[in-house]
Amino acid sequence: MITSEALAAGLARHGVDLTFSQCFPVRTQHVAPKYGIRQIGFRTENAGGAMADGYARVARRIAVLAAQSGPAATLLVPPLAEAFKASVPILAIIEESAKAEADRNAFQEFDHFALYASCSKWTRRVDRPDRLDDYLDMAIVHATAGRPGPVVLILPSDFMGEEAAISARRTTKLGHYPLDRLVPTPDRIREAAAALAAAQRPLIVAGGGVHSSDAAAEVVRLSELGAIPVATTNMGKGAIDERSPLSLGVFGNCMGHGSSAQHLRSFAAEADLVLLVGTRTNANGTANWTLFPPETRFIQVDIDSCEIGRNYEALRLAGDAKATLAALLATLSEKDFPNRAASYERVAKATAEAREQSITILDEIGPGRQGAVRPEHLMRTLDAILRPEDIVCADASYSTNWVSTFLHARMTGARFLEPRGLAGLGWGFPMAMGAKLARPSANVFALVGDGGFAHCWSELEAARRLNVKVVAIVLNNQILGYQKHGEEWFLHHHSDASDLGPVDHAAIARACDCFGERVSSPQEFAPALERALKDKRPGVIDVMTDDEARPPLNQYMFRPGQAAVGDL
Ligand SMILES: Cc1ncc(C[n+]2csc(CCOP(=O)(O)OP(=O)(O)O)c2C)c(N)n1
Ligand SMILES: [Mg+2]
Repeated sequence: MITSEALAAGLARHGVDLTFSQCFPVRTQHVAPKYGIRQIGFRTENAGGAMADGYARVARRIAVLAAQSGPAATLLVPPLAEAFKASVPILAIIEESAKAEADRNAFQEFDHFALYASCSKWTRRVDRPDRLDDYLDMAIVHATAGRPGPVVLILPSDFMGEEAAISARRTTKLGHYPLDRLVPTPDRIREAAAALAAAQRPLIVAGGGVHSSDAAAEVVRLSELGAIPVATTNMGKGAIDERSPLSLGVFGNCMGHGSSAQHLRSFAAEADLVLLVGTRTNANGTANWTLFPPETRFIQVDIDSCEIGRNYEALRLAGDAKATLAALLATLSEKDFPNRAASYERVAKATAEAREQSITILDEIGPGRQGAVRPEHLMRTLDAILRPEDIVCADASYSTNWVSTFLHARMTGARFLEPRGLAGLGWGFPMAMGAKLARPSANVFALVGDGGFAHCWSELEAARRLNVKVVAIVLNNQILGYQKHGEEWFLHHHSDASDLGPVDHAAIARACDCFGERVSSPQEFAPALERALKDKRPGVIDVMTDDEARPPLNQYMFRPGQAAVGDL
């Protein structure tokens, strides 16, 4: 057996049943179907990387992404950078020029080590056929162990034709994560449990690490045990059913006018102890580090011990979120929380009132008018048909904020995917394709701006060809909204580039033999959504939205000039 086939056999051993690839590594793809591995042939490597990302987030399995050397390899940088920052395990395989031609300016030869230095946890070139299995296992372990992330294996084209020696020693399946569920020492757990029980106004903040660890059930059990309110970050959205009386919604950069979180901010300001679970405490998740007063104490659970204490000094619980919370739960019981009933009542009353206030504001905003549909109306309509297991993927820009603020998780562990690693435009649609491949039973939606969708609308052809049924809702405001509004807000001026020309996205969809409809007035949206879902093909609903609509970002709560331009 040659190394190309040994690679397919090795991937199959790890449970890999699809790869995101446009033909590469060539001879591996030729034999992959024999090993039960389907090739997801994207149109661009950028988008293929975003598909891999969405797949890995939902499946909690490693995603395998492959590309040719040089120009194709360079297009993997943006998705790997997103995965690096968002802690998503992706194995990127680069088939590069022959080792016999190394450093001779071979066709498309490039320094891939330097290329991936900033966005890969681990990069190796393999050139000994007897070590292929060793390197494959090492690569997968580096991607899935500890804080998950992308890794790169570089395989020279002549190496791919060499005779391989398959290692009989290697039989383990490593393609899922978390790979190891590490826990802090018992004394740390006892110390944290005692602090939680003694706190007068504790708060849990659940980040994306809760989903990576499959720890949502444990978050909810702890919350219910102590009547502790739960706020999530954007990436942690869905850690708790957002209809629960103990759910505060998404805290961070979008707690302005219209959000229910706006009225619940005091739970952060007044908390005497905050349990941070799987969150980077980044700018978006902490409203630029303004949520908590200096005297707040923290306990921080994170698989990456270097994250603990980055922005807030904390009692350190370095470990897997699920296993660590389970250890805390094993130490605590209801009677450890003397104020439980009173706390529950206080939180439930506040969350019920905040939700009512948000609805009142949404009613005031209304559905919009002909040619200027309000995104809030679209969110309410979509929210009404979402089933608990359905998935919504948001593009960067306002789409992320509309999803975080106005859609509601309907189960513990519900998924809303947002490219919050780097917040790059274009990810929403291909990420949704990856999510659908990971969870075929779900209805999967992509909410995208017209600017962002243009980065990846070529993947409509791939979605149709590969029969990946997702529905894209395009917020067609004909502007780079966040950019233009931000410039106007802070600088009272905008540059020409943020006014876009008219584009008929429904026609683009139909040109790819997908479902495509234009919606111009609010009442057209619900029936169009119904038709899009009924149609067996992937679909696009191109909605002409109000170019004045802004999500409730914190920055719009300040008067212009008060916030820094850096907040853009
Ligand atoms: C790849 C990339 N390029 C540029 C940006 C900067 N940026 C952030 S939001 C935005 C405007 C996006 O417009 P659109 O997708 O139409 O969404 P809208 O805000 O109008 O809803 C831009 C250009 C980015 N985040 N990512
Ligand atoms: Mg736009």
